Amino acid sequence: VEKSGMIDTWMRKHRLIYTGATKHPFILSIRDGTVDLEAFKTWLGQDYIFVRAFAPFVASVLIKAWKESDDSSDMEVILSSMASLNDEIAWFKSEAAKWGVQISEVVPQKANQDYCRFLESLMSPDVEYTVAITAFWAIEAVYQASFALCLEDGSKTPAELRETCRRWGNDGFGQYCNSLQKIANRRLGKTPDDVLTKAEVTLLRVLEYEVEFWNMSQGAA
Ligand code: HMH
Repeated sequence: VEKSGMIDTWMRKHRLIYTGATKHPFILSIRDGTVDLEAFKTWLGQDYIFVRAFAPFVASVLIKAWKESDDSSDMEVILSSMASLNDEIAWFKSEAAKWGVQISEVVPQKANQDYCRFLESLMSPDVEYTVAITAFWAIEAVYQASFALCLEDGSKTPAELRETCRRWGNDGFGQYCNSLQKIANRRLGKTPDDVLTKAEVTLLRVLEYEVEFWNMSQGAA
């Protein structure tokens, strides 16, 4: 079995769930301009909580890269991500203020709690770097693909949501996702079969959690 392009192989194999995560009705409603702004505000408040849990997860990946990686440049990619998260948390706060969302009073919904708990389980030192970096790539790639869709020619994304879409849909973020994908592919190409299976299962769980996360905003309408 050719293992070097494992991510691409898995994307083909799991196309349906990947599409479910990247072309969710909530995202499609942003793209066609019919988005319910209450749903958007729900997403905003919930994602702020998620990103606060995501930062320590990324820190745990940094530790694994430092300990386990065979390529020292991995660390720079992960570090740059941590730096962006600092900016992102500030952005969430100012964006929430703009929309009148009391960020300190947002209560995490069940899907968010479950996803954050899953992230926490991946922070364990028992989880291999290869598994963690695969999850990391998938988490970022879903947002990149989703929000890039809202910026495509012909999309009717409301002007007040375009900045949000550009955060994750811009080319720089796309290149950063490609860097993560390259790292994941390199690692997956030289990993034993049992770790490979764990990485695939973890990837599928990320995609499922992402679908549930989008579902949350829709349920709030
Ligand atoms: C739920 N998935 C979720 N939130 C995010 N901010 C990202 C992925 C991308 O960082």
